[in-house]
Amino acid sequence: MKYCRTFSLIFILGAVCWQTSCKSVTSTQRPNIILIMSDDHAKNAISCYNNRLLETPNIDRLANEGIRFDNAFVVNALCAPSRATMLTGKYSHTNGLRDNRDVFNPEQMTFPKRLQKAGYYTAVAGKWHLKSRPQGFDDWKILPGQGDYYNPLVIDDKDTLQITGYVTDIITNMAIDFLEKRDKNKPFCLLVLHKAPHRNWMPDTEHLNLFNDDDLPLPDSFFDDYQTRSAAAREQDMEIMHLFNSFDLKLEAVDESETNSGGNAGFNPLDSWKNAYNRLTDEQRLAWDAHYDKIIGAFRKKELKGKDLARWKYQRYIKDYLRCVVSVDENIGRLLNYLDKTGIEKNTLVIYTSDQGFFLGEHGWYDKRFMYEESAGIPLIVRYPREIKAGEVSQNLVLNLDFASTLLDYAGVSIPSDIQGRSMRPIFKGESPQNWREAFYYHYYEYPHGWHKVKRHYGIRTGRYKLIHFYNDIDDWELYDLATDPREMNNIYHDERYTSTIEDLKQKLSALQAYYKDDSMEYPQVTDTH
Ligand code: SGN
Ligand code: CA
Repeated sequence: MKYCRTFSLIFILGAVCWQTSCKSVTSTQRPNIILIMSDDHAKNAISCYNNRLLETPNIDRLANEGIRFDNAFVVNALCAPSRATMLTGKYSHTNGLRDNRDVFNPEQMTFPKRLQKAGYYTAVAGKWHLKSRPQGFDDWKILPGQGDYYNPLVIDDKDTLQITGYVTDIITNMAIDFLEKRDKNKPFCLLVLHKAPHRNWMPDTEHLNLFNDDDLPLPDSFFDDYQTRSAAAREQDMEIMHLFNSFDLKLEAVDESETNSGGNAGFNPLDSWKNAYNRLTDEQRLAWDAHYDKIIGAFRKKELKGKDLARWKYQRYIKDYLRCVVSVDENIGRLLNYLDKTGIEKNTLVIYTSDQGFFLGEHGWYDKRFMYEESAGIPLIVRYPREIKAGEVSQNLVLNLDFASTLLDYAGVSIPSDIQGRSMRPIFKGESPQNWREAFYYHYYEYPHGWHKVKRHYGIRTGRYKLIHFYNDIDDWELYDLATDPREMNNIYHDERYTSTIEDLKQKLSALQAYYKDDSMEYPQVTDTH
């Protein structure tokens, strides 16, 4: 048994050992770096991954001119943990930020800090969500908490200001301003962290009329009955059917007494909706009402119930979500044009990604958190004309854990030995490292407090299988064969034909937990607020 474990660890982690012995980096010219990360942007809402719902020409342009990853994942599909992992190259239990209530310890190593020390100009614009103030940036402008879609507050090292306009445009403006005023003798590293398309999906007024005419297709698994799945899938609180009429669907006048809290005691959807709506300027409100008043009127007449009501809510939800995505895509286009115009496009490494995926009606859900494909999977597209061939597609298993090592590698900065991710640079260059990881480890914590009631779980995903253990107030396992069941509808954990597969996966899972020193299953509940 012991031998087996050691052997499988070498098999799945050979890559990591290789990494620690090969830290020297050949750097000829240090690239500029722009990392654009959206909030909750599912791969299924990007046309180069799936064009069933919309076109995203600017993100597709990046993919056409660079490399697209089809198997990129986060190791804990929640906002703040994802950001902490991205900055540190470490798992949640190692960097100390396990759920959205934890405060990021800003004293620890992050890749922007190391880049700044190595002579890079560093800046961040957008949603930060780590509670502590940013360190390691020459300039920063961030939204407080989740931030607002309209006329948001923006914090910098001196002040908090309200800026009129739509958040995705404003974040891009701030990013371009940073590039304009930077010291042009230095390479730069800029993080552009969009709020969109995070809940409550408020589109820019100029996009309200998109997708108006047609119903968008419903995912096959929309009316999932969770047969064969663990209690975790049945007992979550993130069904589209239960979206708030007010806050999510913008139908305030239809249900003024909405009290359901969406799994988060203390949240008042109607008050939150009023706060969001009252932020609009008179001009914004005119455009907004012209669009939504018609929808509210039509909804009242229909008196929908049951599955028809669920279908209607899906249309309301998905259309607003996609309208927010269109704005992200257009603003990416604006940033890419700026690079072209200033002649720095060839020497700038541009990454597009999201802090996690999102359910777009699959299993009847919105939100993320689960280790399932739609939520743990992220878009990852990278363009760097000096080194990456146009139009590449990679199937390698890569993680948000790898971002820090990769960017340090490109900057010619040494990678600290305690970092847990690995540089993706050889894959970007089109090499196929023999010893790249063949499985990855995942751990989600935010339960029972917080939103959506997704039970704690950890698991392993290989190229073919996914094994998940839901723990804390249950002890349930799920196994999926992704080759025959990519939508994860059929839990085969109890099927005897898979006994040896399960044994093998459990060994690999334990080996990964031991390697990453994860004994955080006892992570205590924290009590501060979101
Ligand atoms: C908010 C949302 C939740 C969402 C969390 C975490 N509710 O609290 O639906 O799961 O953020 O999202 S809302 O009604 O206030 O929008 S995360 O991306 O920041 O982790
Ligand atoms: Ca998020």
